Amino acid sequence: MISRPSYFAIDKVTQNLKIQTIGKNIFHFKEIDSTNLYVKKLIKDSIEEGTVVIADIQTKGRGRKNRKWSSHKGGLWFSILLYPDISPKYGMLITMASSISVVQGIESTTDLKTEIKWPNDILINGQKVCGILTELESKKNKISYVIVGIGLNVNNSLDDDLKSVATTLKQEVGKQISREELLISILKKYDENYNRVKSEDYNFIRDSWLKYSKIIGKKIQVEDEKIVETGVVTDIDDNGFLILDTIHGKTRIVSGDIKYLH
Ligand code: BT5
Repeated sequence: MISRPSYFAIDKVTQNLKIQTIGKNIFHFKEIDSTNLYVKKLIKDSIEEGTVVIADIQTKGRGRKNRKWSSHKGGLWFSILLYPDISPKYGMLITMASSISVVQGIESTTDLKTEIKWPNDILINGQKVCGILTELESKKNKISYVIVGIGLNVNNSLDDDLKSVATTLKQEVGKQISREELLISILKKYDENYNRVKSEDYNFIRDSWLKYSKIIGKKIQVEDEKIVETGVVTDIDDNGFLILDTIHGKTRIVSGDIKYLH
């Protein structure tokens, strides 16, 4: 028997989600270009903080640097709108709080153990199961808005070129996962973790993030805008940036793609 992913049952989520901010308003689409792009349009209508936009299929799902994000039916593709009253320099902590929430949501629904790879990937046995795109806009040292786009492979198929580097929860567990239960669980964790961000409890976010990441002590190569650095990660600073011990001394890594070296 072939089981095909059904459309997302949005009612199951709205009836069972009783939290303060995150997910108070949820917009669901069967198909959309990109949930991040849609949220950007909503901002013009002064939409509330915590609004979530979710789609079954994205035709123009995007990763960082405009890379393509493959978004077939059966995955969880959603974006959250936030207006945090914190300094833009702590923006990375929002990505971190997002990864923590996804990891905790996956753990409580499936018992799977996942690992966070700086800055925005969630892996299972080294294969990417989730990516996060955080788009932050600021003016005069104040955050105007943050759109957090989360792409989580659940019951969806993967394009051939991704099969060796990516995985889905269904593949790992061996059966279909309820995307509705998973979303509820992620949004509940998100509400808790985001409250920590808003109350500037950065140590809590950093410490929880470190619990799920094995990056400290690892030798890595980081590539950003054609600049390549190699070194050992000694710490994550208060802003969520990597501290890398390189042959030129200690360097702070603010963005980029990392590769673990052995
Ligand atoms: C990311 O970018 O990992 C962020 C992805 C964010 C997607 C969400 S879905 C909801 C919201 N709406 C959007 O339009 N975007 C957000 P990055 O680190 O740049 O990784 C992109 C790379 O991941 C691609 O170049 C591929 O190699 C790989 N990739 C693409 N689709 C994938 C998938 N479904 N699963 C795993 N890897 C994938």
